[in-house]
Amino acid sequence: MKELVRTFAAVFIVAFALMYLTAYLNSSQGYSSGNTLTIYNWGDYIDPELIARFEKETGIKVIYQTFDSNEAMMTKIEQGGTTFDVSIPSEYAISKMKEENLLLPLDHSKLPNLKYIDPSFMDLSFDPGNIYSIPYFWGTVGVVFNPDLTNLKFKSWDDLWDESLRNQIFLLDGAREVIGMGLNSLHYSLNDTNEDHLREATAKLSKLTPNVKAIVGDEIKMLLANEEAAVGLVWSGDASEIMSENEKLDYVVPEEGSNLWFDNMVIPKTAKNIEGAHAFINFMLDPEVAAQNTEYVGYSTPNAEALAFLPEEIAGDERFYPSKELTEKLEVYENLGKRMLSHYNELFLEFKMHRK
Ligand code: N2P
Repeated sequence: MKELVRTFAAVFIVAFALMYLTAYLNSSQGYSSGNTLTIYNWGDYIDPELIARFEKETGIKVIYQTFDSNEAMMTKIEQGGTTFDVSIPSEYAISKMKEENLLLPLDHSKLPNLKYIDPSFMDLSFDPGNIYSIPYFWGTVGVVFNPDLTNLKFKSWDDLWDESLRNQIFLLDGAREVIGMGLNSLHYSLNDTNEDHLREATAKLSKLTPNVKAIVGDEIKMLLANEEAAVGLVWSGDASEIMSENEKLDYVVPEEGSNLWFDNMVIPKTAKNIEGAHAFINFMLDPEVAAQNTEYVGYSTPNAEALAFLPEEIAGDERFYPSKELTEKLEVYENLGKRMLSHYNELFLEFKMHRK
């Protein structure tokens, strides 16, 4: 009998532990329940203190997860099985997610702070009327370089191919960015879908291989600030972050043209806490919150009122708040359609494999 009780107790304990483990795994895989909010954002893309402040002010518990590319984020949301309440894709990804019915329309009456966004960031072609998306950060793609380690000035993308840069370049790990840079260096559009042009661009990129030290994620900032290589292909906000760590470095957008991007907050279709998602989006639109986030993350804010809270050396820096004249020369990634986007991904993967 004692044996039976012991067995029963053991089974009970194991069952209870399993139940607890499942609940824990669910919550850490993005399932929201009760008063929780699951946020799915790029890595290094928010001041953690703001998450704590939002939790304190609203009583909502935030579950926070990160991704490192639009492609990885979309795959996870498309696959389902997760319940993200807020995510922050870039424009072409928003257009694709809209097409695939992965986003919920927003209730603007719950976003009174939307009035602080500079109108030039509203109503853009990837989401007319901002029905599904609200501006978060924006920027460019360019070259960060260390004048102590190279004499090149990177007015042209072609400088990256210079022989003096053997094993001296870190590239950010993004298919659109790297293939786009290859296309731009040939004076083609970074939205080009012509197969001959794409082949020409990838052939040119494979000649860059000897100069590429590594293709890396968010650690690119630390590596460049620590002078592990002379040059990096980076997003503008990462450049600003690197330059605040190491003042010797500089950032330039080459003359042939580059990318102008917009990352916007959205509510994915599978969201559970729609009320909380609106509260979070509205919180991030508050000018003081947006300014604090901008100072912490290093990216450029679309919040006109937030600029007033930022020191002049940030808000007045033309490298990160470029003139209209420059931004008009830049291109925004278009949603090239499912097939062409996977083709870009495959080409990038081939480039990465060829490197090793
Ligand atoms: C932040 C990444 C910014 C993404 N780590 C640019 N779209």
